Amino acid sequence: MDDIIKKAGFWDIYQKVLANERLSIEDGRLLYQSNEILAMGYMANIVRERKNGHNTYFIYNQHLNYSNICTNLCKFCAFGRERGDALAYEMSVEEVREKISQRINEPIVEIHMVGGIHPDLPFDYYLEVLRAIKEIRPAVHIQAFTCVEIAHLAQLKGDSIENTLTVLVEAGLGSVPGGGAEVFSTRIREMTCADKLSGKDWLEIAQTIHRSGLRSNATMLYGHLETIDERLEHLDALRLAQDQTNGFLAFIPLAFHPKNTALDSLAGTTGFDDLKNIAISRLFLDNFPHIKAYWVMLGPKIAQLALTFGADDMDGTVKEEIITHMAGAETDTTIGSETLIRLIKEAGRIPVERGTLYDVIEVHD
Ligand code: V47
Repeated sequence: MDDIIKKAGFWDIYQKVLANERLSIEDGRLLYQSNEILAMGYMANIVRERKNGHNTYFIYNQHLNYSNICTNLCKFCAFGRERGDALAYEMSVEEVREKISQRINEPIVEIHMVGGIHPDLPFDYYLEVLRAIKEIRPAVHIQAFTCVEIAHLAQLKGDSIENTLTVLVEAGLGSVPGGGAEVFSTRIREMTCADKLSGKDWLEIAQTIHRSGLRSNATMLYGHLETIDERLEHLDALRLAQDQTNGFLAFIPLAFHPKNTALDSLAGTTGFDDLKNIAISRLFLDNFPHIKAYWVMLGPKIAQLALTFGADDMDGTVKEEIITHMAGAETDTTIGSETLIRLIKEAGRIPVERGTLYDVIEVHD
């Protein structure tokens, strides 16, 4: 392998990887500009195995999108709709109850719940939804509301982020998912989501979440208009934020799906770029415990390959995915835990069924 790494021009990076030293932006640029993904994967796998051995995590979870009515209407999103649009919807608290009750016999341990930035649902609605889920499934962990939604909820409540989080936690919130980060670059945000929370504010809210004692995830939406440097700026900002608060659990690179979006003239990502992003994320984000290969966006086959390129988590059963499927995802909207176990085992890894906070539920060895 030394020869392949030398030929790829990665020798100095490799020495840093072996010495567990931080990669620079220039290192990241060299990796992104290269097509030597085998060498990248080899190095990322060293970091992956150092941090997580052969363990590959998955979770029995259910996604719930309470509403797609949204005032942001980002150009890369096919999920958000204006009120009055034929595809706009919002669930009543009763409908949320029904959704949760329908799967009461399944061993779901996490509800992943996000929605649009709704123009007029009151703050109490969000508390009632959390309470309703907990009433039906008292033991479930609710991972809900992106940093963008948390900012909106604090505005609705007319209170600080800290106080808003306290009330949400009392109602049942357990942790915060990684969505809404997109790419932090102001250039990209102005072009694609001018009305959305800024990248700086997203990071500040994530850090406030951590300082309040909650954990959260982080994402990067790649494969649209962003440059390599904008990807690296994004990763660097996450790494610096994690140095300060250490509250991020997982990083999830999100592969852009263009269908039914305002950017539908773009082609979407390739398997090559998907694997590259997994590997570079693993190498660059040296302070993130987990890198997730989200099978919904990558497809189960690329997600399985990603387990050799730095990823140690496949997310979970999901049950009812809407956001990516409205943007043309061709994957199923759910996957059986037995399929996840098979994919992980065939990649030579150990399937570890986990809770949201990476507590081990069962090792399927
Ligand atoms: O916030 C929107 C992105 C996110 C598109 O935290 C798109 O564990 C691709 O954040 N193509 C939602 N992506 C998904 C998400 C997530 C998923 C799984 C696990 C976790 C976690 C988080 O998807 C949105 C936005 O950033 N998105 N539109 C699109 N067309």
